[in-house]
Amino acid sequence: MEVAVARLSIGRPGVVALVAAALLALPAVSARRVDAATIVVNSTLDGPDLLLADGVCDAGGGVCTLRAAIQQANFNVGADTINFNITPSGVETIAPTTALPDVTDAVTIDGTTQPGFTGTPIIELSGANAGAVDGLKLTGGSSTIRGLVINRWARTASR
Ligand SMILES: [Ca+2]
Repeated sequence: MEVAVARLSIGRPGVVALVAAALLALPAVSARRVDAATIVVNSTLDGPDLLLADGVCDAGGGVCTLRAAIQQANFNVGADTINFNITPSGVETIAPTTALPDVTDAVTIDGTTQPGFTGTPIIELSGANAGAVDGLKLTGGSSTIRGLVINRWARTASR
């Protein structure tokens, strides 16, 4: 009995310390500011960003999709730039399977950065697989979209 009581009284401060650490850690993560960045889409896949607080476009394994790039750009404070470097160079089609996130913050999405660009847009943003949704929807900030072919969306391609 005496041993058990002694253990309990030793254990308590440890538990209190853990809880305190958790309480301190939570606001630090959620309040973290991530400054605007240049984000490079390197994939035609469609996965979401895994962690916004890291400031890095990563849908897993270093894959940066357009969806993840928009999510990360929306989260970052300030005007981001989204460029493209999808292998192989040349024409690439991104065909999301659901609506892309609204662009809620100033961003430049620049399809002319895709290697192989020589004056005619070669990044196609296709709505063929996305269902009855809009293409790129800009709802906040002053944004620039250039060098994209936005087509086959059931509703508005871009607004
Ligand atoms: Ca991220």
